[in-house]
Amino acid sequence: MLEIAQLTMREIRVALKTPFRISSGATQERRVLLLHLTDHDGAECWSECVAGERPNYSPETIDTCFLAIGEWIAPLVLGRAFATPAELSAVLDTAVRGHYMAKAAVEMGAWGLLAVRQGMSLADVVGGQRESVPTGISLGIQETPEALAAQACDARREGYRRIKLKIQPGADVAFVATVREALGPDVPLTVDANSAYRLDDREVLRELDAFNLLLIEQPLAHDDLVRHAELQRHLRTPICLDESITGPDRAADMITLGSGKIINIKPGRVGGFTRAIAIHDLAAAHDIPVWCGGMLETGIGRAYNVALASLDNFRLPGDLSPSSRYWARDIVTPAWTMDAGTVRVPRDRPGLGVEVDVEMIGGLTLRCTTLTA
Ligand code: OSB
Ligand code: MG
Repeated sequence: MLEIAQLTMREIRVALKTPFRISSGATQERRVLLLHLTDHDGAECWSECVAGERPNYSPETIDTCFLAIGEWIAPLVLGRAFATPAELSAVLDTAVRGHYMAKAAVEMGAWGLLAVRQGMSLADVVGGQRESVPTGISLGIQETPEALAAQACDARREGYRRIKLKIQPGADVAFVATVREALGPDVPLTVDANSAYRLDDREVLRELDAFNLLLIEQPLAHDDLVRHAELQRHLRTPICLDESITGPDRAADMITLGSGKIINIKPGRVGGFTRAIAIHDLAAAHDIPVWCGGMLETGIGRAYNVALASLDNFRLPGDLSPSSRYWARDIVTPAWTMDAGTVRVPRDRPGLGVEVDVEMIGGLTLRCTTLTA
């Protein structure tokens, strides 16, 4: 039984070590919405909302999530007993349209609380079997192909199992060619356009077929499936959808339409673990590989992604870089690390598997609202 008695929304500001540029904009300072949940017996857990500051990846932002959780989502769950997080997820889906990032923050927090209550690791609670997860890096758009190639070579030396390049029109074929040349033919390489192309760009995208890419991520519009299906028929490289997959139904549509052959699952994008696991299971049944994406999370969000990625159909390396890639100091201890290109799943600790640095979070807080039943 699960009953959330109190929910605190806390916005913190943290600076990335280096700015991160995708086709729709750059991020240097992150505003992050953290949730602190307390259940009716006093058990506590933290969770993280993946929404960004601007609606350039998803229609949701940290401000829409603050509003949605405070006005609609928290009142639906506070003081109400749920048999499982899946039941909580279903209630949210029935009552609230969209707002998946806001719902995910609360739903994942419920899974976290369950793990704490049961004295189990989050990975055990979701049923993941892996001891460690192969790690890939996502490299932002750079000024020159040479600068990008230098970063890719550094990443390879650090042990990353897969390298992903952000691309956009004008920073695509030449950049990928230079990186492929620098890395050699065998290093697993992918690209992510974050919706920067139109179907009319299909000839440019077809040029990328020459570089033995594992996949091309989200080339077309954030909510598109039909044009991706058309594009996939013109490409040898598998399309992987990220933004377009907001839940299990969209994943089923992707499979039916042939809009892609691989799915990037971010539990924080799709409404939480219940829906993420449903996508994972559906994909497995159709022999569609999935992998766990990232949203420049702090160590709290990372704990959830690592636990989920311990499920067995997460067959490709995840965007699960260690804390030191993003932050001078993470808000959890120990910080997340990478060992031989993998992140260890902390099955030996209950709950998130890391300690949350509450004092540090206090010092980073911009606003804080506590909601009770
Ligand atoms: O499309 O995967 C994406 C970061 C912000 C918004 C969208 C994306 C990303 C990343 C970052 O690729 C991956 C990471 O967290 O390291
Ligand atoms: Mg992506």
